[in-house]
Amino acid sequence: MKEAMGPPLTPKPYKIGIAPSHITTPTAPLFAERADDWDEVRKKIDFYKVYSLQAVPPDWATPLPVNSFAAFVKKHGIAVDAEFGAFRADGGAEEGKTAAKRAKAMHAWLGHRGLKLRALHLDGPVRRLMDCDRKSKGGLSLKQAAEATAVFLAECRKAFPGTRIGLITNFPNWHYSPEHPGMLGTWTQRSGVHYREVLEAVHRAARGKGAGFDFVEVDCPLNYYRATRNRANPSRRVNNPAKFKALQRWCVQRNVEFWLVVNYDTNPQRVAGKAALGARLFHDETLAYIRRLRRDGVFPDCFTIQSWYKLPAKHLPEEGGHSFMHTARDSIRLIRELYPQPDPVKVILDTDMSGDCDDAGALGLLHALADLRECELLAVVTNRKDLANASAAAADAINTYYGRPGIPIGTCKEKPTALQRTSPYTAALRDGFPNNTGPDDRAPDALDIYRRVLKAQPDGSVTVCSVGAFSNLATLWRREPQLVRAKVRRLVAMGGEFPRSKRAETNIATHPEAARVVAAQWPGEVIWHGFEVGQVLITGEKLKHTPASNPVRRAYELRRHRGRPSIQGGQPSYDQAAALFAVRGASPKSWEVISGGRVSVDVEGLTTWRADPSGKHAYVRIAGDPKRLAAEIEALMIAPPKNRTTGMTP
Ligand SMILES: [Ca+2]
Repeated sequence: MKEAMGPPLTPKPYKIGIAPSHITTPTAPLFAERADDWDEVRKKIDFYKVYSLQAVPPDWATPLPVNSFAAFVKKHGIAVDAEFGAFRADGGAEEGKTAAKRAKAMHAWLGHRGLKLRALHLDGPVRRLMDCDRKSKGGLSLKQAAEATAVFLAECRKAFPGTRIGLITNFPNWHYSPEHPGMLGTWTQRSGVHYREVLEAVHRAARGKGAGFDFVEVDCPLNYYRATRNRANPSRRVNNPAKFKALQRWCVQRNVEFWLVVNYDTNPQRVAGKAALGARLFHDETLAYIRRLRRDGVFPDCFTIQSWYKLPAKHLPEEGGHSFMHTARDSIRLIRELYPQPDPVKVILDTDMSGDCDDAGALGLLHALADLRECELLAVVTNRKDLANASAAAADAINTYYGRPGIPIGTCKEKPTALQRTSPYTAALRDGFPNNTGPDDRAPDALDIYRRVLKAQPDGSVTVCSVGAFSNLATLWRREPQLVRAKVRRLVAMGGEFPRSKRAETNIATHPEAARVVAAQWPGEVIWHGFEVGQVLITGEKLKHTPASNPVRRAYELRRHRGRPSIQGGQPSYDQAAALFAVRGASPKSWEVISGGRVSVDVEGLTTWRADPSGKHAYVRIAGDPKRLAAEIEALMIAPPKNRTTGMTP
C-alpha cells in the first residue's frame, strides 16, 4: 500500500485524556477527594474515557461506581468519553441498528445523571471487519460489513447528537502478511483485509449516509510501535513511524482527526508477577513513547493516556511511586513540554453587560475558550452605566461560575451616556449567583484596571475586545496613549455597520463622541464587526441544556427578544462573534476580512468604510454558512465549565 501524500505534518492544538479504568482496574478510589497526582491530572485533562461495559459489567470486568464517578466529573467539569465494542460485523445488515440500540442502552446512565458523551470510541468494528472478507467463503463482503458499520454510525449520530464518533484501529496490522502474529495479526492473515481498506470502505459507506466518523484512534503500545522487524518473518523490515504518518495524512485529507493511545504493554509474563516492576516499566515506557513520537514527527489531534490491563490496579489507591495517575501526571507534563501549544490569546473584554444578553453569552464563550487554553481572560471592564448598578456583579457571577472568580473587574464612571436602561438580568445575576464585586459605583475604575493589567503584560500582547460603548477606550487612549501603543496588539470592536450604516448602531449611539475618538485616533489595528454580522447568528436556545446554576442561561431567560425570552429560540450573537474573532482570529472557514482602510464615525454616529492603503482598520463578513458559525458559537456557550466553582467564594 502506498503512502498517501499530503500537507506536511506540523504542530497544532490537541487534546489530552485519560483512560485509567481499563477493564480490570478498580476505579472507586479515584473519586475520593485527595491532593496528589490525581489532583493535578484532573485539572489538565480534556476528558476521561470509560469503558461502556463498566456501568453494567460482566464478571470479568470491574464496575465503575457510576454515581460517585458522575458526581466527580460534574463537579470538576471533566468531559466523559466512552469506548464501546459490542459490535459484530458478521451480524448482517441488521447489526448496525442492533449495535446502536445496544450503545444507547449502555450509555443511558450518563444521561440519567445529567452527563453528556463527548466522544464515542468504537472498538471492535475495524477488527471484525478485517475478519470478514476475501479468503473466507460465505462471510460478509467488506462492502456489506462497511455498510452495516455505516448504519451503526448513522444511528449513533441520531442517538448521541453532538457526540464525536471515531473508530479504534489496533496496530500492528497493516499488511496481508502479519508483522506480529497473534491476537489481531491472524485476522488479517486469514482474510487478507487490512486497516486502510477497512477505513476507506467505512468512510465511503458512512459518507453515503451523511454519517462519517470524526476520528481514527490508533491503539498501538510502544512495544509494537518500535519494532523494526516482522516477528513472523524477521527478514522483513517494519516501519511503524512511516505508517503512523501515512494514516495521519489519510485523516487530514478526509477531514478526520488522528487520535492516539499512549501506553506500554506490560504483559504479566514480561515482569514475572512483579507488579512494582510492571508499574515502573509502564511509567518509563509510556514517557519514552511520547518522546519517540515527537522525535518521529507524529502530531496527534488527541492523546489518550490509557492504563494497561491488570498491573496498574495493584497500585490503586494512589500511593505507589508509579501508579497510573503518577504516569498520567508525568505524561501530561511531558506532552505539554514537547508539543508546545500556541500561546493563549490575552483578552480584555470591554462590555456593556446590561441591556442585551449577548454580552453574557460573549463572556461565557471567552471562558469556554479559556478552558480550551485558547485564551487568557485578563480583565472585564464595563462601559455603559447600568441603572441596576449591577453590571460588574453580573460579570463576576459569570466569572465565578466558570471557576475564575479572581478576574479583575472595573466599571465606567463617566456621566450617564445615552440609551440608559435598567438591565433585565444583571440584578438577578447579582442576587441569584455567587459573586462578591459589589455595586458598579463602588467597583474599581475601568481606567485603573486597564492601567494595572496592561502594565503587567508583555509588549504587543493584549487583544481588547470591545462589545459595547467606546467610553473606556476613548478615556484610556486620552490618558494612557503610551500604554495603548506599547501593549495592545489589536482591538476587535463590535459596532457600526459596513461598509456604511443607515442609522447609528447602538454601541456608537450610546456614546458617539467616544466612538469618534477611537475610530479617528486609535493607533493600532482595529477589526470592526458591524451589527449585520451578529444579526444572522442566532444562538442561545441550547442554554436550556445547561444547569440552572449557569448565570448565562439565566440572562437568556430574562432578556426578551421578539416578544419572547431569548432562550426560547435564541437571539443574535453580535458580541459572541467579536469575542470568537478576538481569540480564534480570521479563520477563512468563518471570515472574510476586508482590510486596508479606515472607519470613520460622523456627528450623527453613522459609520463609513473608506479604502486607505495606510489604514490599520478592517471589517469582516461571514464566509460560508452562518448556521455553521452560529453552531460553533453556541457549542462554546454551552460547554460545561472545566473548573467550575461551587458555593460562595471568599
Ligand atoms: Ca454588548
